[in-house]
Amino acid sequence: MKLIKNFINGEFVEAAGGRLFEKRSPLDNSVIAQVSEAGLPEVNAAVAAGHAALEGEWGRITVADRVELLYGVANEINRRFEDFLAAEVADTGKPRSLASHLDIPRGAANFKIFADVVKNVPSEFFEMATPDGRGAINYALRRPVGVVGVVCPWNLPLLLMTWKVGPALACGNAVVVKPSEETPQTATLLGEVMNAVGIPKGVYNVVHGFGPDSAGEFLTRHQGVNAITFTGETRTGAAIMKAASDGARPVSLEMGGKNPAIVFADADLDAAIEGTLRSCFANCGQVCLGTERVYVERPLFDTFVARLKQGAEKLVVGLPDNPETGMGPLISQEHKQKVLSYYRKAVEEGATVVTGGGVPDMPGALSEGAWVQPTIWTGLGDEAAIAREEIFGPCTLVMPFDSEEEVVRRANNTTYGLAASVWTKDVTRAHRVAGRLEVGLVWVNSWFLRDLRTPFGGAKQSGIGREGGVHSLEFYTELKNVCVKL
Ligand code: NAD
Ligand code: 6OD
Repeated sequence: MKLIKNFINGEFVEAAGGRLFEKRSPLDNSVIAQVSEAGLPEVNAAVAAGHAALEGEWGRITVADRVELLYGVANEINRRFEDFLAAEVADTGKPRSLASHLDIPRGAANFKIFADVVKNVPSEFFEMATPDGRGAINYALRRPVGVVGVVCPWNLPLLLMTWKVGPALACGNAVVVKPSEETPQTATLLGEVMNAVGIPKGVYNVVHGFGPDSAGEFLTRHQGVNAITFTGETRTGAAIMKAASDGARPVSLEMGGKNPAIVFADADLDAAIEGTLRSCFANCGQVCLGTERVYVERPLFDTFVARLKQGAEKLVVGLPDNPETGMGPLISQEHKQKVLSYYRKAVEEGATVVTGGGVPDMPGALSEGAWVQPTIWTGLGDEAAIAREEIFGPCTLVMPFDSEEEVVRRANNTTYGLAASVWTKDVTRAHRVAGRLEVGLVWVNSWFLRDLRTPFGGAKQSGIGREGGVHSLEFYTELKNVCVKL
């Protein structure tokens, strides 16, 4: 049985006391690895290793050398592409076609883009007059914040972890990563990459475990952690924010959503259907930016629902290696039970099940896996639980609307504010609606089209702060003004 260890100070280590937990395959619920659960001593050691690295070579390295090392990390991920792909697919059960186009390439790109940002972003400079006539100059310096705690979810494990680790290291910090207990492998493999490339010991550390009373809580409560960046559920983000308030440490939080898609009657129907199918069902609906509410202008409603149903029913639910597979399983039995509870609740509340609503027939051992059917509902309004609560599964409620004013109000009527997509050929209306939606990200006639230089994050209870491009520098550096009297 594979044993997945913690990565501390450049070494793969088992936790003292040998506590292990099981990693199960989402495909058939079989145990595929044992994971060493870090306790407080390992978290202490990882944080101490981070500080030692900052006091050593890593703290003195030039930006140019740091940038070269991070290019090296990106190249080494690409060189070991198949290893990362195999690890990510084993942990998540997602289609290889998806992981090979999204998760792994973005894992490499996240190091390259932030190396480029750090290399190219200028700092500010102001000249000022002084009463003695000699004047003064001000310039701003960016310095690392220190040891950054990085707490990650399971849905896009390498992508979302490196989305934080890339900029953190580019800015000269050290990190201690706590991957999700569901997806321990790619973060661990990245330790091998760091060693191969020559990233100094202690700069990148990984501690495995759970949240409360485990590695997640030990890390976020640790007073040696200077800043915490988190992706996951809103409730967890709130708990982490409380932990960070002890010591008044900064947080960056990327959290849950209940994202609307708005389809106007003049939309390019083929594009809207293709985009909405992806936004509802890609990664088995386990994308924070995914659509769980679709508002369709009434004249298009019946046609849209029929076409969406047709597309959902064509999706091949199956094994990762099959190139035809469009949808894999959910991450775990626990998550399957949560999603199925919403499938039941939808029916109890009176939804019309357009398609899906249950568990697909899977042969042999796969019947033990976390499979659910892609599901579309109609017949309920904004007050239904399936319209208000994040499900994080391959399901969506489609509702008609009659006016722009109405749909903007309804789309905004949520505690969340992560992302929205708007489908229309009317450019003026697209800009107007985009400006009025209370979200951090709007896609017009597209979905999850990412330029990594742009601000990424959520409004309302979907997030605090923005990362991406120069915005990441705001979190991962201290900006220091130097005022020089001439
Ligand atoms: P989660 O909040 O359950 O877990 C995320 C991480 O936090 C895990 O590593 C977990 O072990 C850790 N954790 C849990 N409790 C903790 C605690 N008290 N202290 C410290 N760490 C703790 O989220 P998940 O189920 O892994 O991921 C799914 C959720 O993530 C969904 O809500 C989704 O919307 C959200 N998400 C948001 C974004 C975004 O960019 N906004 C991206 C991906 C996922
Ligand atoms: O693309 C990204 O940078 C990003 N953070 C995506 C988040 C997806 C959520 O599941």
